[in-house]
Amino acid sequence: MALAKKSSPKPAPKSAAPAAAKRPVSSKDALEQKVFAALDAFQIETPSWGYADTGTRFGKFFQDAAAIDLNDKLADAGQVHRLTGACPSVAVHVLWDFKPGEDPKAVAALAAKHGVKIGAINPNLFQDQIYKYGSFANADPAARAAALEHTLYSIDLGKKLGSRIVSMWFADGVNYPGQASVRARKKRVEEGLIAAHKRLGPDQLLLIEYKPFEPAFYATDIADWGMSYLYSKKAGKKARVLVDTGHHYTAQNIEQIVAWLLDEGMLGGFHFNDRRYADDDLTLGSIDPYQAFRIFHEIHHHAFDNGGKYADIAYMIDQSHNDKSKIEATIQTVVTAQELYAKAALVDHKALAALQDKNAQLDAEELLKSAFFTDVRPALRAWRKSKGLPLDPLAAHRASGYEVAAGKERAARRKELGIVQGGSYA
Ligand code: PSV
Ligand code: MN
Repeated sequence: MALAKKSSPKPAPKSAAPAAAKRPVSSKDALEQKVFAALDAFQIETPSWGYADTGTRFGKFFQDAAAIDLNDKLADAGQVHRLTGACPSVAVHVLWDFKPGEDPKAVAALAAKHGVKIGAINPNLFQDQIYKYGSFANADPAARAAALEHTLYSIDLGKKLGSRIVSMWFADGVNYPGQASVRARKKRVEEGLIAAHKRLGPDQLLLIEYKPFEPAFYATDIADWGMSYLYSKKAGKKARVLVDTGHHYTAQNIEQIVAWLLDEGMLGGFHFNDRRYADDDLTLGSIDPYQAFRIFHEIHHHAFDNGGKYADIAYMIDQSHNDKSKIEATIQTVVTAQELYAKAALVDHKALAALQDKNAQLDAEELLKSAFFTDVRPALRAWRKSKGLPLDPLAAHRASGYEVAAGKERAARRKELGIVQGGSYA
């Protein structure tokens, strides 16, 4: 830990500046300044699918307040943004959120009505029967053509909506050895990604997500960050890697992957969640807040080494809550992300570099830990106060009665529409 040097107070310099300007910066002020600067620049996108009913294949536990349609999802996202001031955009999954032929302008207007905008566009390349053996990687040219057509449609949708990110997640993979040529599948994915990349507008980015397993359990076509990296490089200059924190083996060092991608200028964005075993979609920081802190530390550290310039990273949440209230869990996630991002901003990078240069491992580790254990919550409240936001977004959400009202209205609407909540594995 860097200790402040004790020194005798210097005589005040003679100047005509007003008294307030001469006030020495206390450590509390310095901490607040760092936290404010970090939070001002930190926005996190919420997922439309996180507001709707979801579950495991063994069952769903329904919530009256779960969103039924895109209007509900955008309204819920608007509520989260109103209370946190940090979530101005909503990621969408094209087939879950857009009816065929839907007017993108009307959707953009609907989002604006709820105080948000449409963020990352996620093509759905997994749910149609034609994708049983994959989409871009499929040996069947008809499946590949369908996947490319939907991807190009999604890219065009992004252009019309003024959305920058096209986020590609592939369920492609095989379940049995010998079922397919791994190399042939790799080449087909490359071809598809190159074709998709060609369609991007000047401001659009193609993010390529990886996942080691599920739904395929023998060989997934984009299983890790190295594969995403190579595919991105082959696709073109506007392709980057998307790191979903849940998509790693249990002991994997995610922050090291993040540091490498930052150093290569290839980190495009995150899907945040936490996990105990695999892709569990648990609330960010619920299992291992220190891991999320370490990821954020790599980002701040990289910026420090780059003269204060932060990498262009899309921060997104990818959580589907089956048992927690969806809006509450989303607010909890945003607040947790802000706390951990702010804590990581407190690391004294200069002091850390000096310790690292001396191989002072214990002191360097303690320096990191001292930032992690700093209570930033008072500074976060001060930041919220300065923005006219509720000091406690979760309490404000509960006090607003939003969810109770949404629950009543949506339950009645479900009845009217004949939507039966039910269903399980078989
Ligand atoms: C796949 O598991 C994934 O992480 C992708 O990002 C999808 O877009 C999302 O989950 C859907 O829930
Ligand atoms: Mn994801």
